[in-house]
Amino acid sequence: VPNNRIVASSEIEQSYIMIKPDGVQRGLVGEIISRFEKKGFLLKGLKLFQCPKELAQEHYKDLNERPFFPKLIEYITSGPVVCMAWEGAGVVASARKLIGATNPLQAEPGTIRGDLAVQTGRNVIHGSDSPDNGKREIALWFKEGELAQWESVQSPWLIE
Ligand code: IDP
Ligand code: MG
Repeated sequence: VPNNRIVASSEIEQSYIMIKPDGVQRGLVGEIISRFEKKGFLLKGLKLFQCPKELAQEHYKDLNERPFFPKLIEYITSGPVVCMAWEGAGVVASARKLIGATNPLQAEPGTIRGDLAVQTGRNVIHGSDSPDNGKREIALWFKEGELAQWESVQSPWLIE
């Protein structure tokens, strides 16, 4: 498999990336997907989805004691989100860098939040914070059979 010639399969990770309702409403879907495509990661899953309240609560369960939790759940369920699974060696940490800091005013220019948002409560995108959470979140948001098994023709031009 070209993608695995040098990069060991044990290094291949998946990150759950989600464009939040504000990103969809503001017409940023193409721009955001484009940044991950151009970087060179592999898109394994993609859907537009209206998130039920229970799923939002499960996804953000670690934050359920924070004062902003009810508003966070309201925000994430306020309109459709774009759910994505992106694959590649180092994709989890790299995606966090592409996304930028949680508070968009502190996010570096050039990052998605740094370029496209102004407030933590409307920060347009989610990205898994560890490979384990990448697995957990993809299993939570995608059903069996929703991820595609494919190799990009670009892979020999991305990985030596
Ligand atoms: P992350 O999305 O950068 O990983 P987390 O600390 O995991 O940031 O928080 C998850 C999400 O919860 C944030 O992206 C943001 O939408 C929301 N959030 C976090 N802190 C606040 C806050 O202080 N006010 C409002 N929303 C917040
Ligand atoms: Mg987080």
